[in-house]
Amino acid sequence: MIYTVTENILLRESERDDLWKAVKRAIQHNTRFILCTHLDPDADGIGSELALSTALAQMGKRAVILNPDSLPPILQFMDPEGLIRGFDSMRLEDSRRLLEEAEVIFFLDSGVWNRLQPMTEEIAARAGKLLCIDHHPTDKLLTKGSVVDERASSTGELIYELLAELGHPLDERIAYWLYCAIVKDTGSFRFENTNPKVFKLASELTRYGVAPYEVYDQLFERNSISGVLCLGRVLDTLRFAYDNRLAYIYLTKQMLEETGSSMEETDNFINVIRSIDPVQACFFFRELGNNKIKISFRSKTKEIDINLLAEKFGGGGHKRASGALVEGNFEEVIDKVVAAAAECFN
Ligand SMILES: [Mn+2]
Repeated sequence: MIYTVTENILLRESERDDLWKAVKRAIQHNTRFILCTHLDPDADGIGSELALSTALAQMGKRAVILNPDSLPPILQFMDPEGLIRGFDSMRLEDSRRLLEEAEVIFFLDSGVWNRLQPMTEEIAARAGKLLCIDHHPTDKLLTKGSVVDERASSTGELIYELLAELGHPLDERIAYWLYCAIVKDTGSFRFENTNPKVFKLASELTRYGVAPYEVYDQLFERNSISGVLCLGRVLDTLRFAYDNRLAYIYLTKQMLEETGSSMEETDNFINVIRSIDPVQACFFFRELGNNKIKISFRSKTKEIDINLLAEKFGGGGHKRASGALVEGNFEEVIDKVVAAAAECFN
């Protein structure tokens, strides 16, 4: 657990309140905000920024969401009003002007510079106004005034806490977005980060009219025909190692094209092999083109901190779920990562 205001200084629990107060002051004393989440956004990042930006707008502030990339079709249900802008689909001078005019830039659900690509340089040039709110473990913070609480189930939970600190009332929309964030990051209340606090929060949010069935349906039950056909192809690649304690699958660009599927639709595939009983860890390798490979790492046991392995390949995340973006030959990278996993099974 890290609550900190400066790099590499760990603060005590009692100082957590001071951090929220600093964020609260930043909100109260400024009027123009930019909010962004990480590249390849998920429902936690999206829900958190939609909830916070809407609350800021209700306070009479100007809050603009500017993400590294546009919203994937699979998450469009969360933004029916089209509040989210993608840096990748805007003119550089327009996004620069927004960043220039902003007094505070919130970076939500990540604390890693390269997760802001392709806008890393633009944000880094204005790092003085950057504030991170995140729940991913880290030993190195991006900015002063970051609120990083790795015990939080989700960034959504932290935004809830911030709004409570601000005394800002929730409404149906804000509750809906925060609920989506929590449901996503707890795997619909199945993961280890599910605890009494999460249930209490979910209970409170549903009082604003959130329909749990609908959120679950949107987030977890929306496979397309092409997506399921693609899953079939990917499952054909299933391999085991280390006495069946490691399972891994891969997806080539060709498989994606032939089934007409999209990358986002393959995000949940790793959970299928994660469910295999003797498996303690699993990997999913995805070919992105230009020699880039996205790797998802999952661990099922306390004994295997998969984040340590992901970090060896330049990635990061949580002990049980992590990811990395690697450059190299697809087959060689797979062999290398599987070989490096030996340390997990000693
Ligand atoms: Mn998250």
